[in-house]
Amino acid sequence: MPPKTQPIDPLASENHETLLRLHEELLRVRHAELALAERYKQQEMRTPTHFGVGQEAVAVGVCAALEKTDVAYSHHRSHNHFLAKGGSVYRLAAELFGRETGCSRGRGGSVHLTDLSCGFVASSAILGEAMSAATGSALAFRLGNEKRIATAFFGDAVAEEGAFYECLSYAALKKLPVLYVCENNGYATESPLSIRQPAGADISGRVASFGVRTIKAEGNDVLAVLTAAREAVAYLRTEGTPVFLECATYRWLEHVGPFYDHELGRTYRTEQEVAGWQDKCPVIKSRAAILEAGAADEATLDKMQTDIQAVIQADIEKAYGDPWPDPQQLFDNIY
Ligand SMILES: Cc1ncc(C[n+]2csc(CCOP(=O)(O)OP(=O)(O)O)c2C)c(N)n1
Repeated sequence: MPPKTQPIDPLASENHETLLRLHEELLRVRHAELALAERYKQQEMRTPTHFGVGQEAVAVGVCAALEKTDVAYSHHRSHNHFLAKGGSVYRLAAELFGRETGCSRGRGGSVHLTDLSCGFVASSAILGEAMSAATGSALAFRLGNEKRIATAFFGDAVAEEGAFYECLSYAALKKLPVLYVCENNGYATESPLSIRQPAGADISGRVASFGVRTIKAEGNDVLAVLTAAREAVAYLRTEGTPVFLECATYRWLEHVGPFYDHELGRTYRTEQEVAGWQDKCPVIKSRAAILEAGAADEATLDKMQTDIQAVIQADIEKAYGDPWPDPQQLFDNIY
């Protein structure tokens, strides 16, 4: 068993570079999602889109602990994971616009992203599929004696799917190097956990009963997620058996689409509840940690943000100007 990973001390100067790198990545993911959500309102992206604003620290913290050769799968809310694993904003935007230059050549849309060059294999809107596919990849790594890890990102509703339990049981039995990352945002579409699972239900507790190692992390704290993910990865590389990482976090926007729920008059959760979680914003938290540590000053962080926003806008406009797929190829690769 590897030694327990020490929490990252933000005040220690040797960690300042890590703090800044993580913050940069959080900003890239956050502002890509915000810019895409804004552009989505013009109704030129004809793909159902589940934005991950508010949940960025999970994707960024976990992917920072992985190697490029490790693979990742995700669910319907996959942009954060695609970007954090190394996917480009330009190819994501082109995919949402349905352009030939999109990461899935404009055929997949928001819920079918892929970029093998950075190890992001696939996303799928079918709940439980990311877990199943990652378990399969981990089996291939085990059989091929490859020291790689397969990661699956998914939400708390997957714990209500049969595939969830089949994967845990199989991965534990076969000792597979798979990292399951549950983003527990408390909701499945508009249903809170309290009406979906018995009172006091503990997802990680159930997972542990399969003999799978579980770790919980504060999902809006990128340093806490990175610490937990490093611990999981160290365990996976030495023991080679599955780890389940549960991160509490919160989605800011509606389940699918670019608006806040209150803008649409939806009442399944209150504006105050959303605002309470916005106070725990992962980007603000990361910025505060950097300032407190003296790793950078306000002006440097402001410039970092405006530079990133400018690159994102340029990427989105470039993607918009790209060509559509050739209609002659409409039925290619369909079987
Ligand atoms: C097998 C299956 N059942 C139902 C659905 C419909 N569905 C789409 S998203 C969703 C809720 C997902 O919630 P969660 O997994 O917690 O992720 P979140 O949307 O909160 O990020 C449901 C029920 C589906 N896509 N697949």
